[in-house]
Amino acid sequence: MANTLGIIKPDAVSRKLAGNIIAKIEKSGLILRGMKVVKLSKDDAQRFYAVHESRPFYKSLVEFMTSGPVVVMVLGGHSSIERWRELMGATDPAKAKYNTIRREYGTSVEKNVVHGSDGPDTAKAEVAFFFREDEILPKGQ
Ligand code: FUP
Repeated sequence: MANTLGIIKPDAVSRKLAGNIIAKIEKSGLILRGMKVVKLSKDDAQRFYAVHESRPFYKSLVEFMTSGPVVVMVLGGHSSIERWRELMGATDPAKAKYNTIRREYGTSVEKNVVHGSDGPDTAKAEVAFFFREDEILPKGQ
């Protein structure tokens, strides 16, 4: 019953899609255990995506992720990591399955609307990147 981190990226927030995306999360049965609106600093975005530091898209990705506010969410429930990845769809919206968030709203590999942790270790680290323990609803509530 591990939690995972979800981000509604700047492209989605600026297009006023946050409500639609949260509605899909609620309908899917994933549980919202924490949520806030933040604007990432350059340092935040660089640290959050440090694993991609040497990739050609890193600089552009950091610029994009700092271009406007994002919604960060702690998502819980059974198999939350896998279920949130499934609901998001593949990284490239053009390759994502129908009825996924990226397929429906994504416009490019970079502007792909949402982020989700890719495994238990990253989920733990990414949730802790944005949320203190006392900002996360405990399990069972
Ligand atoms: P994902 O786990 O699906 O978010 O995908 P990755 O961890 O591979 O990539 C993280 C982010 O880097 C993507 F959401 C968008 C960006 N990216 C690009 O901009 N170009 C690429 O070729 C690959 C990833």
